[in-house]
Amino acid sequence: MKVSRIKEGRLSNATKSEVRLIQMTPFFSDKVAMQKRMKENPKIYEVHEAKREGLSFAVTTIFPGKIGREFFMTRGHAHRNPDPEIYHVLSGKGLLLCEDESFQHALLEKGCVAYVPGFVRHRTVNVGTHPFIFLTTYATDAGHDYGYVETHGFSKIVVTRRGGWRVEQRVGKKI
Ligand code: M6P
Ligand code: ZN
Repeated sequence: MKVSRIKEGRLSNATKSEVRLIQMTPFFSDKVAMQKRMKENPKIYEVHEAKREGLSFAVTTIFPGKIGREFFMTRGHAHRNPDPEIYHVLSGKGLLLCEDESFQHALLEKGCVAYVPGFVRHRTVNVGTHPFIFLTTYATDAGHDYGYVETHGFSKIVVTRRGGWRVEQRVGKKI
């Protein structure tokens, strides 16, 4: 048995990785707004991941912020195998986007548990003013595939609107 602790988005006995704007250039839609922020290169999110005998779990913290009108978010990916992924929100407020032939989104807050089926592309977005922190559990060999999202994006983006958020159709060609 091995016990890990979660404190302020940090998971003990885990490997930390952080993703900054420079690593997200294919993912945000407003290229001009992105260029303006590139010097500052803000940290968009960080992940603390632990692998345990075929099952992985990770605590992700998406920081509050926007690039242009678009909220900070994860890159988004699909898994190469049919296993699902479970999301459990620890704090903050965000959206989970899921897309295959159709697009779905759900607002997640502290205490929410969400299920993402295998093969479905998924992304999380912080629509709040505090860090959005959640625990995910997935097969270690899930096979994170970023290819499709990198070239095609999601069909919708999450933007600020009158102090709140709105899911809107992404306009124009991705690249
Ligand atoms: C969740 C899990 C992780 C993933 C992270 C960031 O915690 O799905 O496996 O790495 O979110 O998402 P992404 O890798 O798509 O940027
Ligand atoms: Zn996943």
